[in-house]
Amino acid sequence: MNETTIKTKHPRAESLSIRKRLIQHYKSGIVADAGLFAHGRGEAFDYLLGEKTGDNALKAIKAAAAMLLNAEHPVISVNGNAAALVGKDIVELAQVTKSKIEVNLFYRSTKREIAIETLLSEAGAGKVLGVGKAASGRIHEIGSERRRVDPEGILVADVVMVPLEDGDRTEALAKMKKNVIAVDLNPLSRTAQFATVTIVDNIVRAMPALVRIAQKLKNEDRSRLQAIIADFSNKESLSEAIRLINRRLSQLAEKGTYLTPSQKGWT
Ligand code: PTJ
Repeated sequence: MNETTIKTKHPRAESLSIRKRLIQHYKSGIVADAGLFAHGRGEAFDYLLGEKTGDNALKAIKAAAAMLLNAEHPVISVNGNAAALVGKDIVELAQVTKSKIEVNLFYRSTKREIAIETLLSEAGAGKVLGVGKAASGRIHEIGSERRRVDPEGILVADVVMVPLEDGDRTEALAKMKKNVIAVDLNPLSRTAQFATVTIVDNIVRAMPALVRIAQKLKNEDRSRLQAIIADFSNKESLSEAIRLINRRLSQLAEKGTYLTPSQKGWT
């Protein structure tokens, strides 16, 4: 396959174009080397989930939207993969839910922070927190560079959204009694298990849906938002995601194929 041309009729055109975007942003310094591996792991789980947003993920998305809208100090934490894949949606979500945006990287370098800040600014973001010296706060429970946070952002946040995360920070934020919203295709990951609301879905589908639902809910009163949050159980939601994978694998084992007839005919 030519790196720059993806045939639109290719049965996996969408997946290939997402890879292409990640590679471009890897070359431009936004995505970390490990971000490419992380995406591969995500893709594998997306196969198992059927590459669509299930009812279960939609319920988590609704709870996440309500939680952001109900928060006093919501912050959306942005890493390389999230910026590359859904930078525009992050900016929109921040506008709808009045959340702050903070760059927070596992593989931190000033160059990457600035590249991500620039991408977000070009997508329409106002102030982007956590860049350079602004990340002067510390979360001592975290061993990695992710401990460096902005005193105006994650340090004082009551709700932190951490799309595409590694587990240590989610655990630490949860210990600090912050509500954590994660987007993770792997329902078994430590992030998924420690978050308050885990959206088990591909970030490229989940974020636009989250923006749409937040727009719908933004004028609801607090009691309604709190009822939506109270109605959500992360444990039950993760169990349902695992059951979904289980069901799909059983059905696929019966059928003996994953391909649709049109995919089989493709050359
Ligand atoms: O940009 P940095 O320096 O902050 O680094 C970011 C990465 C992603 C490299 C870092 O956070 C990392 O190493 O993460 P992990 O531990 O590999 O975890 C990433 C999780 O995201 C895995 O559980 C994947 O299944 C999941 N994932 C990958 N791609 C997607 C995804 N979840 C949702 N949508 C995706 N597109």
